[in-house]
Amino acid sequence: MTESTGTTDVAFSPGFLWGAATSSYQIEGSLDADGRGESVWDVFARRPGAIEDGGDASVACDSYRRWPEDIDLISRMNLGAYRFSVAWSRIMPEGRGRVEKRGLDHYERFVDALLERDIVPVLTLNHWDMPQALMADGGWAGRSSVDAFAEYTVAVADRLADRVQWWITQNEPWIIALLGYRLGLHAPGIRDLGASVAAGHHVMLAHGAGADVLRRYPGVQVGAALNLLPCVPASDDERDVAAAWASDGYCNRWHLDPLFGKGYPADMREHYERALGRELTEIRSGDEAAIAGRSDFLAVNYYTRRVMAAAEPDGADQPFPWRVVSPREQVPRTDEGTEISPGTFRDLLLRLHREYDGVPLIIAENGGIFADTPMHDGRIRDVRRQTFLRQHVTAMAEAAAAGADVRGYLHWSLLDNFEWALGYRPRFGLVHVDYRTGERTIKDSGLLYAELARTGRLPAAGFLQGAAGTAP
Ligand code: GBH
Repeated sequence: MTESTGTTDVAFSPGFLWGAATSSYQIEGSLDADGRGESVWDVFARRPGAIEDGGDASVACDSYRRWPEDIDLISRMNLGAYRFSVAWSRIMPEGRGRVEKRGLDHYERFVDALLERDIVPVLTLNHWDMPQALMADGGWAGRSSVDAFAEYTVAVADRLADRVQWWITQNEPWIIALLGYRLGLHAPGIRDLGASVAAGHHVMLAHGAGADVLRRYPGVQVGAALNLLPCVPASDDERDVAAAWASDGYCNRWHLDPLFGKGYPADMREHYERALGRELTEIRSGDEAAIAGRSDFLAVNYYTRRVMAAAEPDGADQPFPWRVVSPREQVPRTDEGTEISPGTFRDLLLRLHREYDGVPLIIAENGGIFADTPMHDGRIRDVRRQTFLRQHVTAMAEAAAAGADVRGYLHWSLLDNFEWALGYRPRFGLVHVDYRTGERTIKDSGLLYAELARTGRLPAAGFLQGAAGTAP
């Protein structure tokens, strides 16, 4: 692993976007308000055992009602940008066709309030909460999902593209395909490799179709958000090196290459065809051309790396000939066991810069790997998130100094929120949420981040000593 040197002075230009991110289903609650239709997550969350602790998102952070408080927090933390998502089923309760005006009114009020405070909105169209009605045609596994998404994009863009510049079509196509359609751990809870390949491809096609809509509006910048997971070999053994490269095809290149005009990588196509015992007929001629060349920027969600070795000959790791192993050396980890690897973050940004023609990058998520630190005397001294922030911002500065075109950093997350299948246990916010009362408290990491956002530099160590635990 390459360590961050920690010597680069972190100093970003005034135009750099410092912000935080959330998604609709994770924070909004009010699932029946204003004519909202059901989403796949409403249905999935009702399955016994689907959500740890049996929680659901019916209240979450109550942000559908408490959004003015959220905007106050963003503003008190000096953040210049906010990434949020629009709930598709609030705009098109039946998935397509009829547009629910009250849903659009809500997001318009919200965006106008952000703009009034000089907060740049970064709008995600699909952060996983697809309308349940579209499951009649297979959800993302059905090709008609692509047209449905284009219709939805038209509805939102007609209302908001005159005032929202930054648009993210899709959040993490790989996670949708893997957890939603292959492992069944996320909505819609399907376990089928073939459906997963189809779903992933249709999400990518939907990016292209959505971008075609959005690019008709002047000044709009369009990207997709990929959760990139660098895969490093467990040893110099050529089989491990090959395994790491192959699994990079699965996690990373499968999405990066078609977005930036290289088409789906042939090696991964072969792995899928071998595993399925058939050709990938869902990828039709002309599809790759409909995905390519439609990204003004790349939204990067970075969490961690993984270490890869060749699969055992008869291993349980099928369908693919690689497996995840523990790194040989001692590595820093969260309590939950996720490796903390800022050096990998810098290397990833430089790789993207090099291999994808200097594409402009926005870090759209980073941070959601720590669980909880308790409140004490009204303060949340989440030291590890502060360390994480310092290390990753430094790594990003190193990548920028070496040429990567990084335009913004959006921390995951603004608020503690509904962490999908893990329920409310992991608390990934810069701001603590009391789920009984809805009360919000800025954590120490939020105070640190506020100072960074205000000055464009990492504050000196110890700057929080004596802080009152109130907002700056
Ligand atoms: C991001 O996904 C998401 O975009 C965001 O919504 C989420 O809150 C954030 O990560 C933090 O996790 O035990 O089956 O639930 C990144 C990929 C996928 C990593 C889900 C954690 C947990 C698997 N994440 N995964 S499961």
